Formats: sequence, C-alpha cells, structure tokens
Amino acid sequence: MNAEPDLLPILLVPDPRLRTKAKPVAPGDPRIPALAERMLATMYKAPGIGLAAPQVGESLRLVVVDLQAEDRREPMVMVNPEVTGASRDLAAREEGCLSLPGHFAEVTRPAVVKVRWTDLSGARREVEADGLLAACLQHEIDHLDGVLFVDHLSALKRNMMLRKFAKEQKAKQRD
Ligand code: K1U
Ligand code: ZN
Repeated sequence: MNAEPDLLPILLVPDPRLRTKAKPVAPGDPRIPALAERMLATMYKAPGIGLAAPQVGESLRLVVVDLQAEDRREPMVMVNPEVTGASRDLAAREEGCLSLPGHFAEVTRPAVVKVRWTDLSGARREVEADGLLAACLQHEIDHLDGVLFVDHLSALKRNMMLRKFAKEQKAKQRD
C-alpha cells in the first residue's frame, strides 16, 4: 500500500523567502526525489500546474510541472532548469500564482523558449516550449530567481494587486 506524501505549506506574498535567489541542487542530492514527490502532491491538491521549491520554503533550484488533466497525469520534475533560448516573438497570457491565490493578470513573455534541466535519473533534458507550457516554465524559473508574475506588470497594476491581496489576508486573519 502506497502512503500519500505529506503536503507542504505554500508560502504567500509577501514572504521574503519568495524574493530570494534559490541555490543550485548538487548532483545526487538525496533529498530531491522525496521533496519532488511532496511538491507534486501539493501542486495537484492546490490545484496548480506548476510549483517551485522556494514556494514551499526550500531554497533549491527545483521545479515540478504538470499541464495534463487528473486522469492522464504527466509530471515533470526539473532539477536546475534554465532558459537557454527565447523567441523575439512575445505572447500575452493570463497567469495565476499559488503564492498569490485568487489573483490573475495578463503577462507578456517570449512566446517560445528552450529550457534545459536535469531529471531525477540524472539525465540532461531539453524542451522547446510554446503556449501554456512556455508561460508556466518561465513563471516557475522566475520563482527560482525571486521574481513573481506581478513583477512583469506595470507598477500601478502590481501595487493594486498586492494591496488588495494584503487586505484580503488581513480580513482572513480577523475572521
Ligand atoms: O507557480 C505557481 O504559482 C503555479 C501557477 C503556475 C502558472 C499558472 C498559469 C500560468 C503560468 C504559471 C499555477 O498553477 S496557478 C493555478 C492555475 O493556473 C491552474 C489551476 C488549476 C487548473 C489549471 C490552472
Ligand atoms: Zn507562482
């Protein structure tokens, strides 16, 4: 019988750990398979399509992604992912963030990106992504550098969103 992995608490804005550049994962770090499994369980439960280790308080360059529906899951575990190429063409897409739940905004990013990473078996992998996968991979790799999707918005939109979220959190604490 397989026990479900324990879920991890997701840090919310303005936690300063979300603004810290994460450290590279050392080759063969024995903590990574179990952490990735817990991150995937946490992401599916949220629900979300991606999660970066800093969002669960781990300063490590580790990301999990799955864009598929529940009945045909295709989890990707990406160790030390890097954007190695980006198109000049840009695409705008609505994004959300599990660290800023309930808030969405249109973000403009390169439409196509090449991303390289190491998988859990230690193999080097590469994908050329477009559409939602391109946006999601850029969003997750941004988290590893302490960057949030609101940083891609105008200062006016960003501040409005962050103030509204802070107000909501304060009201929740009062309830
Ligand atoms: O990193 C995160 O905070 C996760 C985030 C990823 C993301 C979403 C959209 C565009 C770019 C990156 C989310 O998963 S927010 C939740 C979400 O988008 C979603 C939830 C359930 C079904 C489908 C999407
Ligand atoms: Zn996010």
